[in-house]
Amino acid sequence: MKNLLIIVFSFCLSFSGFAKDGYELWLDYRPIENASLKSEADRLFSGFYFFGESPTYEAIRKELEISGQKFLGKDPGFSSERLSQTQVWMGTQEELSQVLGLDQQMQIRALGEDGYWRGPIDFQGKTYYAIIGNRPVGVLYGVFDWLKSIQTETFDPKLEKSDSPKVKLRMLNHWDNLDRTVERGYAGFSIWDWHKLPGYIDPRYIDYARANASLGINAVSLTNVNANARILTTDFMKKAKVLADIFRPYGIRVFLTARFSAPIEIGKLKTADPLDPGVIDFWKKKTDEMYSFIPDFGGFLVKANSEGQPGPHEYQRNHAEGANLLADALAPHGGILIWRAFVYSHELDEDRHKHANLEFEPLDGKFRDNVIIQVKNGAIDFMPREPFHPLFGAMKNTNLGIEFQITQEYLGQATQLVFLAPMWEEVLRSKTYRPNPSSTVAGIIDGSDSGQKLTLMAGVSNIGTDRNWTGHPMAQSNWYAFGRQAWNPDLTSEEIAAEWVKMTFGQNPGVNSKINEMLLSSHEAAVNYMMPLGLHHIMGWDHHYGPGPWVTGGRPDWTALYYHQADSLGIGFDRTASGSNALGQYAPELAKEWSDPKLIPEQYLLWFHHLPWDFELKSGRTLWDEIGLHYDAGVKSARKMQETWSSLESEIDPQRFDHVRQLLAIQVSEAEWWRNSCLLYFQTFAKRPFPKEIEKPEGDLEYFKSLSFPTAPGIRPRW
Ligand code: GCW
Repeated sequence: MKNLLIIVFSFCLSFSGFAKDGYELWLDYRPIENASLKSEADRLFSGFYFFGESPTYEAIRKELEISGQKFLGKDPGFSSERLSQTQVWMGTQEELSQVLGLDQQMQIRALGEDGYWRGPIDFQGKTYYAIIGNRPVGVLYGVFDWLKSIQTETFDPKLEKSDSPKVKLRMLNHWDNLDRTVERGYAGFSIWDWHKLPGYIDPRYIDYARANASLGINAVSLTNVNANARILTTDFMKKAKVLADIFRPYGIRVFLTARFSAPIEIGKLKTADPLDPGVIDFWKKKTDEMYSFIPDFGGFLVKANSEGQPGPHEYQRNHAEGANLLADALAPHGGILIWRAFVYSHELDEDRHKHANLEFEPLDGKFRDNVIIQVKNGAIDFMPREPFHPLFGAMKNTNLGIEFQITQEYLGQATQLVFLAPMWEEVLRSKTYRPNPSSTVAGIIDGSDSGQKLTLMAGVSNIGTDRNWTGHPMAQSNWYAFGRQAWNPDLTSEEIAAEWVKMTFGQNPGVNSKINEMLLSSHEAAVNYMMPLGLHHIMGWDHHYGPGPWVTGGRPDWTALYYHQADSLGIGFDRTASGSNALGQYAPELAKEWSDPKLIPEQYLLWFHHLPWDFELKSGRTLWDEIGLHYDAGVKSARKMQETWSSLESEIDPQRFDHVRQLLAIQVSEAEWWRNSCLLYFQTFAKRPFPKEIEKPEGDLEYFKSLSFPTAPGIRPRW
């Protein structure tokens, strides 16, 4: 027994060098192998110099210590005196000018408050490498970018680089409850340990901040939008303050979700009416108190009159009156009020697709300047593929932000590899035709088309207590991609995938091209085996895990039948003028094109059209056959990913290889389950044989319908 233990122990030791559990995320600095890069890094790491003092510089110093150890196996050198003996200069432009007595030639002011410049500087006969920002946080972003260039072996000391974010607020939204469950969370529990705060600081908080700062994420909302008013009590403010203090050096501001009925729940008032003087006073005092703990508090995020959340409608007030109440309380402190446009009510007898526009368009121009309306990327709900939300372009005098969902509620949760950058890219590139003929969603939310100054990209976090943070090891790529796209919505999915893969798996080009291929094909694969050709909202009831095209009962707009409308004649939701006319909410150019089933991109076909089973698609095949072919193609792509991954066994550390291998096997069986059950179900209406080219869907429809998943994670709390 003793011998066995020794063997097991030494086995673990000998493999510990290889074991990768994913905790390091993309900040997995490895020993530099390239000899010339190594000697260059060795030289630069020997002499860092900060031109000023700031807690952010302490954060940088810590990052250089971590990376120096991992890149080079030694501590970096920091010098505080002999400038001529230093190698890398860091500071703000102002600090540099003061110390050097130079008026900097570099015009980096144009880079704005978060931008950076890095490159060689000649001074008194010697060349230094400098990383400069307008604020310390710009320097931090520059340092992370520099470290990335070393990690990905692209660093060239002779080259200058400057960059700045296109979006002002790059924000994670946690849907974390105070009891640490996470709504739509598939990676364990909330990383915010409210019970042990403010006394205990989990080291994860710092690693979380590092990861976000490395991407330029500069705002986080800590709590679920299905909010608990208790977060606004003094006790919780003290806890939130600790997190805000930890995040501040990393350039991250804390936001909290505000429950609209908080004046009643924690303020002992009888009403939450936004025009009531007592309510106005409550929010003012609460907000002042919040700023006494967190002087740079970001503001509130609010979900109101949506899915049972309280809001101004209870008092016959509109969304602007509700939002402005909180915005006014925040304004004296420079705070921002983010109000969600994800609304749909029981009372409104209209296609759910139309609700947000019906409620918000008439309020255009009525929101305060410090309000941002946060709009989901599509009008229904984070479906595997959605046409962009028609509010983009429709509201011209209101700040609009976009909300993406990083957590994969409808995209395989934590059992499937689905890289979301291509989906977000598709939305961001979509032409809105408003306010200008060439406008895109990206241009609206980054202000270049809309002219708005207060810009926001928010992503619903996929982070939890799992050791690898995101449940599925490959889901880290989605956190990464979100941060990169929020920084620059014009980046391509290919660029982002390539960066992430190199940072996460190393420099082997053969391995990387295979992983890139898996990532880049994964979203289309999932759309195909889940909801192809514009089908939507046909997943399992409540937990949203797996297929459920047969779901009926309860609220019509929570059932699958409401959305696919399959009958003996055909399938799809008619949103043209002959149906709900949701298309009328888009720009006329788009409404015209998409009203024609022959012109609309086929990926949105059944989103907007109810068509006969024999309707002919561009391929010349019938709609029924194309549905079958798409489902089948999805399954085949999933199997291909599985094969590609298997071929990498000898190239990837065993721990991550095996983790992903097992999950891909689940993904393939889930893809087959989606295909078989959906096709068997739709066949009961279409009454046609399956196309010959596809594998015959197997299984028993009644069996699929009977499946239940009481342990599926992430279900919303029942109020
Ligand atoms: O996607 C739906 C989710 C809910 C979520 C809601 C929202 C936070 O199923 O769990 O609630 O959207 O975005 O508010």
